[in-house]
Amino acid sequence: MNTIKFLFAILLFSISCLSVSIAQSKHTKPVPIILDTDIGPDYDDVGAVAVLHALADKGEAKPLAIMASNKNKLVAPTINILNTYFGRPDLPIGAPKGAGDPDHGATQQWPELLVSKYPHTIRSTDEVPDAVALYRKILAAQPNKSVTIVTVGFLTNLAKLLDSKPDTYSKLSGRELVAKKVKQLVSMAGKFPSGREYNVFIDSAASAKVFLHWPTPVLYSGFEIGEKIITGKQLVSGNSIQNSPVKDAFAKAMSYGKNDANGRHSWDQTAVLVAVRGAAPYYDIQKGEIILKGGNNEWKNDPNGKQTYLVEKMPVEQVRAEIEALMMHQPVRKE
Ligand SMILES: [Ca+2]
Repeated sequence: MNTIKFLFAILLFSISCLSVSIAQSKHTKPVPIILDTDIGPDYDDVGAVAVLHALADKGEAKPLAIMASNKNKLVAPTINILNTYFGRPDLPIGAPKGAGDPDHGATQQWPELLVSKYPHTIRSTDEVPDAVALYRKILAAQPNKSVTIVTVGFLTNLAKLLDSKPDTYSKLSGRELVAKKVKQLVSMAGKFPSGREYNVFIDSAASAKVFLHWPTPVLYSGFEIGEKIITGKQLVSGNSIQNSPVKDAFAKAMSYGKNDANGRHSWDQTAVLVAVRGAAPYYDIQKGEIILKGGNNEWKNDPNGKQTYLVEKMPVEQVRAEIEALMMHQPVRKE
């Protein structure tokens, strides 16, 4: 090889390295996320919060806040415990403040176990700010079309956000602010193509408002997706993980009764996973729009629809293993 050919080969090699590194940096740019959870009545939310922190530690997600859609007094302390455990004790938390807003505790009393055992600075959900005000404050400060909101509980806060009026944070209405700042809404809600699902029917008026009027693309992880993915058995087995509120919540809840002896359905973790990594590695999608009838949902296929639901593609066991590994992620030291 003469010198010119050699230099040309080096140049080509450098260009290809550069394009790979640009592609990688594009791929690994952390996704700004607000997670909205009813954490308590079910404990897959604990898994979802763990998955979010794991993906943040891997540089894939940038959590902006965690909102509670449930005003039960142990909800904000539970979120604060998990954030503290994962080294993000100051991650903002908001909660609904309406007299009629959902208030649901955990039958298996795992939140009571966590608050008795783990450090936290928030003693009651009453202490945290109104979720709608916090949403407005955070969204107003973010770049346009940048924020992904993931909801794995009731649509209570998001309905109020759409209805919110201009304030000190933004002169836009709630709907205008969402349209300007939010990239997409990912929602564990509904059953597809039709059915009746808890997150939709508990606050069905809020669900209808959000799903019929939300101004950005919406991606649903339906009941049927997480139902098949059973996680928690590996997390609670063995001694490699010690003093973990994630492990303790799962161990306590799984030992209650016999239904969950092998783990729990992973409804909420699937929503966080696809919100950060996209649906494509794991699922196909069906485009269209949701139709709500009371607390039930139906679906209308439409190739031009801006709403989509997940359709199984990757073998369930493979998705399960990825989610379980993320739930077993151990905190890393923060700078
Ligand atoms: Ca939930």
